[in-house]
Amino acid sequence: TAKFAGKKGTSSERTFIMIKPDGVTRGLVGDIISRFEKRGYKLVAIKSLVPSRQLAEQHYADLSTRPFFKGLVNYITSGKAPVVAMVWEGKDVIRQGRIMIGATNPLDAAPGTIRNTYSISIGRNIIHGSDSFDTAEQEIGLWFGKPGELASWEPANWNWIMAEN
Ligand code: IDP
Ligand code: MG
Repeated sequence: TAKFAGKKGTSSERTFIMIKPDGVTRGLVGDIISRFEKRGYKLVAIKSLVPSRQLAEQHYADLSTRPFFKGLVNYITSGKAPVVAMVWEGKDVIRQGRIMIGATNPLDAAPGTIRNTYSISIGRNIIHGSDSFDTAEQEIGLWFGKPGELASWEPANWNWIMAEN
């Protein structure tokens, strides 16, 4: 069991999802949260903030040599709108989150996905989701690493969502 991302492949698995400033300023927060809620996932942390340059650079550290890196960090940290950072929990949530979000380039994203539904530019694709268990562990630690930031709780409808028999 990882410290932040739960146990891979179980109902305790967790992922980091962030609505980027374009998604926030365009009023898409409610719909995006709704999609995860209605699917049956559990919200265990949420906050709205303008990330510091240092936080954004750490979050996207693996892309630091790419030509779009500076623009990406500027976009996330501009303060024209905050980001909404969240942790969602549930069965296969890391992989399912990526499927619900859709391809990085919205023009390649499958119909019905979040990026397909709401965006057409790779530089303004409105949402981030962890791409693996190890990334989820890192990202949740980075954004919600202080004690008490993640809630352990059981939704009233949990058994209805989870039953397999
Ligand atoms: P992901 O968000 O689907 O995981 P990554 O390859 O990890 O995609 O890239 C992180 C973010 O960097 C993308 O969501 C997008 O905002 C931005 N990005 C990726 N490639 C490009 C590009 O070619 N031009 C501009 N921005 C890009
Ligand atoms: Mg990525």
